[in-house]
Amino acid sequence: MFAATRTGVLTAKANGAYRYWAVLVLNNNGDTGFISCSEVELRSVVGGADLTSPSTPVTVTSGTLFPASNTVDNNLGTYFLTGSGQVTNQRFAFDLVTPQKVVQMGWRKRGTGLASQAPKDLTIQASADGATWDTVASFTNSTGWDDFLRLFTW
Ligand SMILES: [Ca+2]
Repeated sequence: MFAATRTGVLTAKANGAYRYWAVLVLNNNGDTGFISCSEVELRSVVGGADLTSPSTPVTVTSGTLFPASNTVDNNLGTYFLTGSGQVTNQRFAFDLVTPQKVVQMGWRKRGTGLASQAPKDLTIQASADGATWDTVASFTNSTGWDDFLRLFTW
């Protein structure tokens, strides 16, 4: 399944264990209003169990009407929506509480349709403190979103 093109060189962070992991969405697939997300999964092995759970603390750059926890509640009917017009450089950060290695991220877009609100270019980031972020991997041109979980592997 086409997902995206990984660009650049993986950093040393890609092999490290970090408490905080984030998806920095650089832009979406053309919607001028929002970036939306139904579910995010983080995995320590490709195809492994989801490290996030409904109790995983989530911090988002913007948006107040929708709880960020909607991205980890394992409910496909709930979603997070950025503030209106905030369609670039939006960070979705997940606190795994203990340092863990992550090698794969899954993103399920909001509902049916609405592919224009899904990420197009994104960066995976890691952090020890949730404040200072380092790039782990970058993906570009993630287009043609369907209603299934899209996987990004590094
Ligand atoms: Ca959800």
